[in-house]
Amino acid sequence: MKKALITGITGQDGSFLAEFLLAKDYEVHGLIRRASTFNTDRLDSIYIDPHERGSSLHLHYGDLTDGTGTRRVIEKVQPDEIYNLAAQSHVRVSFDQAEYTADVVATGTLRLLEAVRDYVWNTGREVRFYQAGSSEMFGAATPPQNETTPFYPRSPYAVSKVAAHWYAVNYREAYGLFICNGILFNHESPRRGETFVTRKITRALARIKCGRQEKLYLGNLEARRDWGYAGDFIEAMWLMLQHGEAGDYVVATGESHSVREFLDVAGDCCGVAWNKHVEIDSRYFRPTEVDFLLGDASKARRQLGWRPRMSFPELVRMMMEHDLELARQEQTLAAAGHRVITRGASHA
Ligand code: NAP
Ligand code: G4F
Repeated sequence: MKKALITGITGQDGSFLAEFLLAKDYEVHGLIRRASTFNTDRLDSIYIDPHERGSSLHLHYGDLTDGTGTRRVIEKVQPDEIYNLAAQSHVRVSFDQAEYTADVVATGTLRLLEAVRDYVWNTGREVRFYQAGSSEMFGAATPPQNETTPFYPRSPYAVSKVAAHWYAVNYREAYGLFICNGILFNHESPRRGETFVTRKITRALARIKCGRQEKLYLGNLEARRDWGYAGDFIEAMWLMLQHGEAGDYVVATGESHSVREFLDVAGDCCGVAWNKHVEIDSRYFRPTEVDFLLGDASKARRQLGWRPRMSFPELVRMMMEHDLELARQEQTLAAAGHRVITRGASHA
């Protein structure tokens, strides 16, 4: 039985990857942060109380800002594969919390790589390492972007991901470690955090449809993104670590749409005329924007046999239907006299 350690297991991708690996009979270990509230909602469907027998999912407290603790988790778990997905992953927030973002995303990756380097040296075992890179690293580079496109990051988040990328390349070359950088373009799902634009839109349009919200405040509607389905993209992470040779791969759909187009498709799905409800609020603009991302994933297709399965309209529909169901549940609770708070419109 292979063992995998996932940092960021409570996030969108971490939860999909954990399910995927459990279905492949892995023993899955995840790093979770201590929080004052439960933060394992996305793992609810696979979590089994450790007091019960048969659980292959194990959670460990840790934080990428705490190198010693993370190092201990690696030594205890003895993983065959590590997927480094933990990050302060919100681009807009990274302008407000630049140092923290760098500490987690860039230096956090370095701490992990140092721990892996020592673990491999001390034990002689092989550990395969996946680093969650981002299309944000391309930033202002002309599309389509592939593995040979020079990076031009446009936010503290993106600069930190570039640093993490090069740390990973350097540790591969300097110490012969099996390390892959995935350069993933935007990928979404009903589990997407509600402050990212796609989920913010589907949550809000669903509530508008159910009469539970009137306005949706957004920023730049002209930005273009290559949006895919998270469930498809996490498979590429695993494929990279099964390949004969470590390398770096762009993972994308090869199709780009604007935020406005996302609104059009989502509005059509639920029968809401979004332009009657959307207002532009400058707080959602970024000091430096990434205007146009469009990925060329032909290397991943050629070498890993990976290709996306879900189309853009299918993805929007899936998210819209999920959030319509949530809005209906909120409506039912509200009708029964419960206080249901709607926060979506005011977040980042
Ligand atoms: P996400 O939903 O925001 O999840 C981020 C995860 O990192 C959460 O589990 C979070 O824990 C954890 N985390 C944050 N700060 C941490 C810290 N200091 N120490 C340990 N864990 C920490 O992100 P995602 O969409 O799943 O993305 C996964 C990774 O891929 C991230 O590195 C992201 O930057 C990168 N990426 C994402 C996309 C995309 O479109 N989704 C595209 C390219 C790259 P809490 O639950 O406690 O907050
Ligand atoms: O949904 P977003 O916040 O995602 P963004 O900035 O592309 O970053 C996401 O994808 C990256 C991969 O390329 C990941 F690395 C990163 O961790 C994250 O998952 O914004 C998408 C676009 C931007 O151009 C933004 O300006 O939507 C625009 N937008 C317009 N109004 C908005 C809003 N974004 C947010 N979050 N909120 C708005 O109200």
